[in-house]
Amino acid sequence: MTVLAFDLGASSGRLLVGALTDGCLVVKEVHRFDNTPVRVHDALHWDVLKLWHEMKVGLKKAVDGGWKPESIGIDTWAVDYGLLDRQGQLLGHPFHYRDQRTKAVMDNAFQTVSREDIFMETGIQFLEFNTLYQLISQQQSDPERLEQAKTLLMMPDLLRYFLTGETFAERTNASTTQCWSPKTETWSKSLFDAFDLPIRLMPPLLAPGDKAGTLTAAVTEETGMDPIPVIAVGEHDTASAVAAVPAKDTPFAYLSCGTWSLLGTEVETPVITEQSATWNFTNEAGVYGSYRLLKNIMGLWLLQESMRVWEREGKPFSFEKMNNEVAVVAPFRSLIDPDDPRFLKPANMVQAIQQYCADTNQPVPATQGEIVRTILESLALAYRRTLERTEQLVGNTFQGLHMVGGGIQNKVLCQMTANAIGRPVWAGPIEGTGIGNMLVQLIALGRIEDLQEARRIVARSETVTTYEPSKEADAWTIAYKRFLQLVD
Ligand code: ADP
Ligand code: LRH
Repeated sequence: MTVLAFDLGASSGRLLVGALTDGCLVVKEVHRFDNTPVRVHDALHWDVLKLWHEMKVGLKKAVDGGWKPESIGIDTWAVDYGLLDRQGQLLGHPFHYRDQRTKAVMDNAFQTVSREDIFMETGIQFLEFNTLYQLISQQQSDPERLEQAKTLLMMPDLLRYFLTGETFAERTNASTTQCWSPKTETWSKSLFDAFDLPIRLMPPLLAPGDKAGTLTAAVTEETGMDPIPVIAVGEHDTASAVAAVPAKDTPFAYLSCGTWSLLGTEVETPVITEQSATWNFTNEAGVYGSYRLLKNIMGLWLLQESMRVWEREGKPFSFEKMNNEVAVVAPFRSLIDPDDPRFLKPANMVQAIQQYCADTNQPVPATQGEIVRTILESLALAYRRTLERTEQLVGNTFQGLHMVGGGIQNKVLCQMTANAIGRPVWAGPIEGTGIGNMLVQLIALGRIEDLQEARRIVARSETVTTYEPSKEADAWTIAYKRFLQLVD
């Protein structure tokens, strides 16, 4: 009994196949591809047709490998969208959330609806690239295309539409738009009306586990795949990642660690309070009616971009070098606030980090090891702050932190995280997102009873590595105080 999962992250995409046998889920990678944004003049786009091409290459490979899956699911990153015209054709190239068109839009929007009212209505954190601000920006700069459009499809909805020909919005991803309300569990009419945005574009909603269509004849002809069903999963990648956390007890704290770091806990109802608003926490819809109370932390984007700079300069840095390069640098030499806005889309990440250190009167990191150590220690300290805030918001104490995602291959970061929080880190699985995607399909197909059983299956099937905190707790506590002075 096998299922397929497309998991597209901001840095790469993959097609995974999962086979459920004897209560274990065996996962294999069928195809992996880069996700490289494309800049045209000042605009930054996703190469959506390239992604679609790679998805079909993946399906062909699955057929050639002899796999006979019973269903497919797709998840991607949040907030970005494409528009379809009346003929169902894509209108233009979807923008990347790091495109500059939303700069200043969010702050201006508060003149129409206050920050407090938007948070009360949506429970969603304020990020300048939320779909709401992208739409307001498009309304101002490109109203013709919005008028011409018949349907707005979020990224996973769009790629699912390419697979099935059907237009639906999936709930977990819809919640990230800041145009969806947990009060009504649908698109927020009051926000669309207040900003004079066309709610007519928004498609009907599906929940994870719903059937979302069947592969089109065009796809089956081109790839050789049978016309199998496509099932809506937690199509926001973070929703799928959280679904796959192999926690034995609830509630638990998680960190989905990839391009972004998403740290928080599951809650039954959104935590929409003055405190969560002040700390800019979010309440994104999770699978099976749960909510994900969490906070975005800039994440390994800081490292990815630094590595891109070094690559460009002909001095590539490899993960294999990480241990040695970092080990020779003195701890806590210079710290940064990973969430400083200057790190969202700098032209040169290395220079941005150096400038931050200079501006805050700290030693300026020069070597690759110094830069990497600054990034990793600062991330670990940011995790501690967000973990403690999560605990205060829900009134729980967590025994440790579950980490999932590609970033857990960074053992230095996992160990530093355990040191920073003074509690164990349980790291695994790497492909948590793809696995969470499959679990929802398997529940929908009646092969797994519920999410609890699904998480037990992950714990049985995947390697989870425990990182115990080191004995240098005092040094980390002193560094944490310095970090708090820097960021608060
Ligand atoms: P996304 O879904 O956002 O594209 P992933 O979950 O695939 O992200 O994780 C990507 C991150 O994983 C990269 O930013 C990189 O820092 C980290 N990573 C990938 N491979 C390794 C490795 N071999 N060693 C250490 N870190 C790694
Ligand atoms: C992680 C993620 C995150 C969003 C960001 C845009 O991949 O989906 O949850 O905030 O991308």
